Order: sequence, then C-alpha cells, then structure tokens
Amino acid sequence: MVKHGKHTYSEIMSQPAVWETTLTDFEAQIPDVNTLWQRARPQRVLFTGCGSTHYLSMAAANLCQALTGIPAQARPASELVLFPDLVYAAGEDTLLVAISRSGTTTETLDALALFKSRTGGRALTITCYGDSPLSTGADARLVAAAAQEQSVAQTRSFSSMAVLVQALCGTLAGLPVASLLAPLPGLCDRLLTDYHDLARELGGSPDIERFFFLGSGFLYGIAAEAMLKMKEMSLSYSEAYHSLEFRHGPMSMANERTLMTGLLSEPAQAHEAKVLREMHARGATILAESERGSGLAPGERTHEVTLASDLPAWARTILYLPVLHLLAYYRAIANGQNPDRPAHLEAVVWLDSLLSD
Ligand code: F1P
Repeated sequence: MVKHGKHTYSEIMSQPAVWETTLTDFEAQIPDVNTLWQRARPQRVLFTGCGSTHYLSMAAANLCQALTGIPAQARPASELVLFPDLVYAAGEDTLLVAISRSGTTTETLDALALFKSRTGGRALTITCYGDSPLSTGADARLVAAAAQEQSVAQTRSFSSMAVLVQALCGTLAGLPVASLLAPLPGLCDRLLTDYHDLARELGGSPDIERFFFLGSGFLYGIAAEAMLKMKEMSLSYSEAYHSLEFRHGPMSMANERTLMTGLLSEPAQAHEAKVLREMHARGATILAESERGSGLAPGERTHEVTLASDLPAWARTILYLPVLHLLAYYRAIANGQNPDRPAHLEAVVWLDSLLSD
C-alpha cells in the first residue's frame, strides 16, 4: 500500500490510459491546428515554457524542425520577455508555441503578450487547462485535459503534452499520426510493468548518491526533464547534459556512487554508449535506455531499458521518460520526501508581470 506520494504514484501509473484519451481528443483538435499553420505560414517556430515545460519546448523544437523542415527553437519564457532582441528578428514570420501545464505561469503569459504586441504573429498553446488565460489568449490550443494533476511535480501532464507535441509535429508533416502513435499507450504500459522493479531497486539504492541524465537530439529535453523530476521529488543531486558534453568537465563528478542514465538515440548510439562505457570504467552504475539494447557488455553495474517500440525515432521520444518517473518517485521515498508535495516548491510560479515596469 502506497502511503507517501499516492497522487504522484497514480499519476505516473495512469499514463497509458491518459495518453490514450489525449490521442483520441487530439483528433478533434486537428482542424484548428491545420488552419492555424496554413494562416501563419511561419518562417520560424518558437517554443517556450518554464521549468518542465521549457524542457518540453526543447524536445518540441527539435521534433518540429525535423518533421516540418521549418527552423524551430526553444527559449525559456523569461528570456523571451527579458531579452526579446536576442530572439526576434525583424520581418520574420514566427509562430509561437507556448506550453504550460497550468496555463497561468506569469512568465509564459508575459511571453505570449509580448510576442503578440511585438510581432502581431499567431500563437498556439499546449496546456492541460483549456479555459486558462494562456489557452484563451492564443489563436489555437491543444489541450490534454485528462492529464490534469494533483501533484506539484509534472509527470503525466508533461508526458501527455509531449504526446500532443509529437501528434502536432507529425500532423504538420502530413503523417497519419492516429495510426503511427496508437501503440504509445500500450508501450508505456509495458515499460512501466517490465521495469518497475528495476526503477525501485535503483531509486532506492543506498549506494547511489548522484544522478546524471544524458541525451542528445530529440532526447536532451527528455533527459533534462528526468533530471528535474529527480531534483524536485527527491531533493537529490541530479544533472542533465548533452551526451558527449559530459566528457567536457562534468565527468569529473562521476564516481562509484553515481547512476549514469543514458537515453540512447539510434543515429548517435555508438558515440553515446561510449560515454557510458567510460563512466562504467570509473565505477559508475549505468542505466541505458535504447530502442534495441545499448551494446554495452552486460554486468553487475549495467542495466538496460529496452523500448522495442518499432516506432520511428520522433514517435518514440516520450517513451524514455515513464521509467525515469518511477526512478525519481522511489528515490523520493528512499530520501523520506513526499513526492506529492516537494519541499520548497509550488505547482505554479505567479509573479508580478515582468512587463509592468
Ligand atoms: C511550470 C513550472 C513547473 C515546475 C514548478 C513551477 O509550470 O515551472 O514545471 O515543476 O512547479 O512551475 P507550468 O507553466 O507548466 O504550469
């Protein structure tokens, strides 16, 4: 019987069902998205958010550019507000995609308002609350209403909005997303079942005191979100890096009390796995997530999560995260934290508008 973190636990475990509903609901939202895209005809797509939703924006920008061929970038909402000249170029038609679970985060609302007044461009929001100010202030919206949460830390909300991002980018590329993404809920269910014990064992291990999450390409934003979950829920030392960046300094922190989680992409897997192999030689424990196996030598300190999704790389992006939700959840329990109500955190950051002075 789960005592602490019962909301977080049920939000993590309900992801398959919530993704299913989110994908069904997306169908009705496709015409609005297509209309917006045709009207906006953007030369650039700019994704924004704060915290988790900033990390989702990073993954989204990479997916969007890969699938549509339109240049796409991600910036934290505060940067769009405080340093707009570093982002906006005169005469460039930009579509803003503002992502927020709550739809009420001050910086994201400010970023939308400044984008509108400065560029007059069109904006799409992705949120869990269709009646939120962010959602009603945009020209079109994608809503994952079934993913609303009671917990402070985002789990199924992030992953369901990520499913929407994947569905959006696939739709804009003219792909049959309903059939392509239909396997996702079943795959998530299998991963949560097959790797539950592994996540419990590694999350609860007293031998591990620091966590690193490495990812490249589409997967860096997901690695960063896994890092944030570990930090928010369990107050553990947790960092994320682009996989090969880890050698450029951070590796000095890897030791025998480290869990190195590698989110391995297919195109760069050989290079990414090499970093994990080197850190294993330094004594780190390895958790390698890959589509078909990492190729690392099996051993006492090497653990594998195999997606076996048979999906194209873009469509499997979100599948790397749910097992890492469990890892963070079990570390929180081991650390005596309540993952439903992480210390020093609120579900939403509300400030006086940054635009008011
Ligand atoms: C964004 C966010 C969360 C974070 C924290 C404060 O919220 O930064 O990612 O966990 O609790 O708020 P939102 O704009 O996505 O609602």
